[in-house]
Amino acid sequence: MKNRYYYHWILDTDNNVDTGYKNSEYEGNATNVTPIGVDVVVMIGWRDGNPNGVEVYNPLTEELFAENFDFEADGDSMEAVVPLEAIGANEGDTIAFSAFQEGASDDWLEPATLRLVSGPAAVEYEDKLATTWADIKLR
Ligand SMILES: [Ca+2]
Repeated sequence: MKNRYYYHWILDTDNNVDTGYKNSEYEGNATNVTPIGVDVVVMIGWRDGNPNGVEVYNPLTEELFAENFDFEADGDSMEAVVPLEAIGANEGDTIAFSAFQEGASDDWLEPATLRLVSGPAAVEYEDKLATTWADIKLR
């Protein structure tokens, strides 16, 4: 794996599009997704077969909230262990979230809302079928 891949979960932790970084553009290019106001980024970077930038940070100030958290990737699924306090959220909060990857291709996902409670969260959006996107395990 000589390519670099950077997976980002972008979280609008106050569910307010007017605060944080707007994901309607990235590095000057339109993303063509419904914008959210991103307050926290959970990034898992991968370069030459090794982790490269496993961080939770503020996208505007680049303040680092956590790094080198545990994660696993298998097929099209990824699991990360991130303290709620690192993303500035509490159990029961409703957040908006989206995701994108940088690397061989840049792919942006339409955002959805998610309530931070234990269990699988089915997310339905646009013309796609409901899909289980997230299984939050509060510890
Ligand atoms: Ca926000």
